Amino acid sequence: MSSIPKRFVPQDKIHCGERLTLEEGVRLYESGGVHALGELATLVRNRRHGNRVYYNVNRHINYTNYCVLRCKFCSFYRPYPTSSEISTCSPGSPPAVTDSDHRSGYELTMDQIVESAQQAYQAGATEVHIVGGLHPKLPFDYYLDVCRGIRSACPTLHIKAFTAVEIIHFSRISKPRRTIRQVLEELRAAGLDSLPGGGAEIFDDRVHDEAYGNKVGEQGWFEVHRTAHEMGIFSNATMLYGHIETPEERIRHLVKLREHQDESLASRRAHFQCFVPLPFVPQDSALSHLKGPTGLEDLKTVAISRLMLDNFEHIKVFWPMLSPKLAQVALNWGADDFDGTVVWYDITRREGKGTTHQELTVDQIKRLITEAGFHPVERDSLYQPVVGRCAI
Ligand code: V47
Repeated sequence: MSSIPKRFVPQDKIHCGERLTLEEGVRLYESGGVHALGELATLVRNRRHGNRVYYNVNRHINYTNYCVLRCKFCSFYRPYPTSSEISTCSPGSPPAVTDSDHRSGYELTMDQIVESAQQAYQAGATEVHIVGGLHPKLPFDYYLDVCRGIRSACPTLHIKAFTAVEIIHFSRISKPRRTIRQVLEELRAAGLDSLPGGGAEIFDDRVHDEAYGNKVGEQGWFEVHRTAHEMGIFSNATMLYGHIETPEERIRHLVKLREHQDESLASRRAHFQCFVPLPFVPQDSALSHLKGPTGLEDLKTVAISRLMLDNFEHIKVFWPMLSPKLAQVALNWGADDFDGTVVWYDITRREGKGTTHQELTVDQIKRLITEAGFHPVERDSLYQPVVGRCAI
């Protein structure tokens, strides 16, 4: 096996399954040995998963891009129209405003969301992943109705919905004002099953203040996930990397997630199921002058995540952001989960101003996984194998 010089990381620790320190994580980034990192991360992933790579049949639904925040890394949000702009919309239709690059603001009605979930369900999806901007006008009841509507139309479809940032927004807009626990309780009663991992970005005050200053910070993000885990609601965790953060800030982020996971595993009813490293896509954002991470930086980040997060069962690669081809390669850099069929994805579009239709069929996913040398396993949202599926 090619090796990383001893001064960068004690390989013996990885072979023995010992936890790496913050300093060792930072040195892994400095090592430059991308192939050796891949081999070490593969050793760790194979110990847990053998030659299995998981995927799911899912559909993403982004219900609105109107958002009260103005995060610099985000190209998805649109400002809510002013009252004079709204008056030009046809009665009964959601306000739509087209900006200078001709991407419209939109909000989906409850019926549109339920219809999309139903189509997915009928096509064999086991999960919907629902997130959106922080809409200034929609009431908390809208989100409850979305969950109730899907649950009644699709009784066994897993509803993975709302980032920690949205949950805090719901708590603030609810009347009378609900606590985070109350928001989660009501959403769960309406049908919510688990939380996605978005909105974490980088847990660091400097990066937060510079790139997403008005957004909920790490304290709020962890409070939501802690409460969810106490209540028995599973969730995921992400890191948005490759913008203004340093390698050390990335490793600190991973260590904070690892510490939270230790606590959840020891004393709470649920925990993080997977970690998803999200490569920054600069196009059309206020940080579009940045170049974003290269492919090698992506592979290193996947591998280092696998090596640092010794208490996370799964490392997921999200192919709409990485590209399907690099996501495939990343399976040999420590990833064991390919996410899913996705179908529609509005938050980033890798191919410039391309379409929001971003879909891989099950056959395409299986081919990518098999060709990388692994055995594809369809999973449900709680990582149980889906058995008895007819070909879709
Ligand atoms: O919260 C926004 C990030 C997240 C950009 O939990 C960007 O299974 C890159 O969280 N470039 C949404 N990233 C996606 C997300 C996710 C995706 C797949 C699976 C799971 C899961 C979660 O995307 C946002 C934000 O952190 N993001 N803009 C951008 N320009």
